[in-house]
Amino acid sequence: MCDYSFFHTMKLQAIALALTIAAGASAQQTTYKLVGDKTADADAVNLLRESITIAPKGPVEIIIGEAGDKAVKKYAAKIPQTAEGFYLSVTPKQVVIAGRDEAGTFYGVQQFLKNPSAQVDTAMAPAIALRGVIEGFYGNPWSHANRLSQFDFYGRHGMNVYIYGPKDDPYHHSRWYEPYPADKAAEMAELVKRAAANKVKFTWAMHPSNAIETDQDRARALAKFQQMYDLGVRSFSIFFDDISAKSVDLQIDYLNFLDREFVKTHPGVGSLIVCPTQYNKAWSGDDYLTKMGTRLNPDIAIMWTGATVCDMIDEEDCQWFIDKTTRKPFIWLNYPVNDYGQHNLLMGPVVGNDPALAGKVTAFCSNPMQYAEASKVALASLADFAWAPEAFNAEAAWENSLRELMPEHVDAFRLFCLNNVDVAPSVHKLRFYGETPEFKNLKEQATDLQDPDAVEAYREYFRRQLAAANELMPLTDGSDPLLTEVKEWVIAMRLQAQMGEAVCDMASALNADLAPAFIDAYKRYDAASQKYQANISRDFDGSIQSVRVQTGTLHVAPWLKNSVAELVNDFRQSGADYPADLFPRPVIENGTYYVRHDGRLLGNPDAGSQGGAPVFQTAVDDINPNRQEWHIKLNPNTERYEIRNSKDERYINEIGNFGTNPYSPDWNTYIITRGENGKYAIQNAGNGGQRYWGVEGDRLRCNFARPQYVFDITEVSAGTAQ
Ligand code: LTM
Repeated sequence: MCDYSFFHTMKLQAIALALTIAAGASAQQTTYKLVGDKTADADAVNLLRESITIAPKGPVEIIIGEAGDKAVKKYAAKIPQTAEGFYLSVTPKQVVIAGRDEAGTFYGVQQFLKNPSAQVDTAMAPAIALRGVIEGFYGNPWSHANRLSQFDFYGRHGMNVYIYGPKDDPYHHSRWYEPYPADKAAEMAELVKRAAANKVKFTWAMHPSNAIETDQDRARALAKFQQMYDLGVRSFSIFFDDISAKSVDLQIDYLNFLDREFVKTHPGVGSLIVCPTQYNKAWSGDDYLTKMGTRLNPDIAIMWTGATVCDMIDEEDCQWFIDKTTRKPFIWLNYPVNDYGQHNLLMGPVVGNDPALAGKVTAFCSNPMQYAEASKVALASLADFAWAPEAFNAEAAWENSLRELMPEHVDAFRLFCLNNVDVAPSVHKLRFYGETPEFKNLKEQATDLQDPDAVEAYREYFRRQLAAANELMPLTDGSDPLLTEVKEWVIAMRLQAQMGEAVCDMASALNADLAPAFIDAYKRYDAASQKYQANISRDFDGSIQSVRVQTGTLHVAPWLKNSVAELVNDFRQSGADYPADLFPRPVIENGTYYVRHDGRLLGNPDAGSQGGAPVFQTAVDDINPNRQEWHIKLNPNTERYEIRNSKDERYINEIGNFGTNPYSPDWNTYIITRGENGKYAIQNAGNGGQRYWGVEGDRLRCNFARPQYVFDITEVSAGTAQ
């Protein structure tokens, strides 16, 4: 929930004076007397009783209640009209907490408890009515303890929605129709209660895929809903995501059936929420959404992830949805979920959501990571955003999260989070560019490792990274739940720092012509690098397993790879002695090559033009020999090869043409392997797919399913084109 700095524009303004109630007295030592506690929200009163000392004669009076209660009548005009809003005033003698409703009072207490000593006079209300979390990812579902802890966290941060829908829970998805066994059912009942105590609406979601048509399908759905109702659930959702829908008409009929036969017949059940099959703009076509919008019962909410599957949300995306459906979207924000880029954590500031979207949505909910504790960094910010999008400051909200979650290790934790900002290239193409900003600057300024000052600057950086990792490491043994959960990323941070220090030692040794010191540093680098590559996060029962941990992916990791490659290259050319098997030999060394098929040379007859394609030529080009020469180079980031013509540096793209788009290593670096026949196969990779290159006529054809060991690749310096 909003901190004092993030209240949104209400008639009353917060005055955060941050004065202590009485000199030398902390809030814990202060005794409070309660007025209105018999009629005020019980959860709010309980929370106060658990957190501060209450006594009949407390020198400080707390007046508490909801609009309409006698205790807070005097303050009626100061209570915001918006649901869940509250008025809070704190002076040395008196505290007033007056909610628009029960949740408002509860949030008022939460806000007061953040800093009971601060004098304030404030009114706050959420800009978005429904705010919270959808546990909707692929991978290991959160544990029971995770969820209980989440609900307390939501209470503290003013989030009021939790939707249970982990894809890997069979009782939600693959065997949705089976009742929960007794132990799981008991846990569900406990979750519902704990959520309610934190003013969180617990929604249970079911993913029936296309089993929605027959009488049996529908009877089973009603029976499963009934089991959940009996466990205390009062809000339901149906997910139709990630399937090939049989028919939108059938989905609509099914949803209206559930609404009519279950929701409307069971007291206290809130509106049904549906995740449609076409849940983002990029995947929308035909009249699917229009039909949903116009034919679903009016109070069924429709979820929406925005312009694409994984994207931040802007007002235009919402308007597009409104135009299609005539309803406001229930936002399912796919952040900080990382099931599509599981090797990286998303721990950075939450940037990119449109501050102007509040009026265009009914709900703003986040799909988080399978790492429940680590997700809290982003969730706290998203809660702030949903309370006051226009006042939201991503950096400040993030700093608040760091302080709240790791109060005694803020600096080390900040560095850790900054190492885990970007999700690396993935099918969803969502990137975050704020990773390791200090290292990014360093990299831009200190470009020459022959300069001892540059080497020292890097050494100093990695020293600090190592110190931070070493500070956090003891907490990964169970003593801190968040760091224990992401222990392997702390290990990765430490290994990467060790690799960095070794690279600096390699550079210093090379600059000083000290071959044995270089070899020793390289071996240290290699040992840390091998441990880094073998570092796998805890194994799960779910669909995500063997997560190969990555950190510092945007700037640090590429710098390490590049620097090592260059330093090793320089060292080898320095004439120093070294064991023959010291450095791994790539399939192809960076260099200039002929590429032949059946004796014909791959050439670039229209060098300098736009587009077109390389062709296999029988005749040797004597006039412009470099039209038939190719620069083949290992890209240190993707560890795959780029292939460019030596005449005009145009690159070959993943369909065997000369690329006309800006060069992208994610699309246009290739795997080259050598076959037993001594010839090479070339394969697309990354965003370019996995097809192999072959030859058709005089052209490359890049869509073979199996390896084609048909290319002779020979170094230009080793021979002639004849
Ligand atoms: O986003 C939706 C509606 N569905 C799935 C999620 O379960 C998944 O976590 C995200 C991110 O990979 N993408 C989806 O398509």
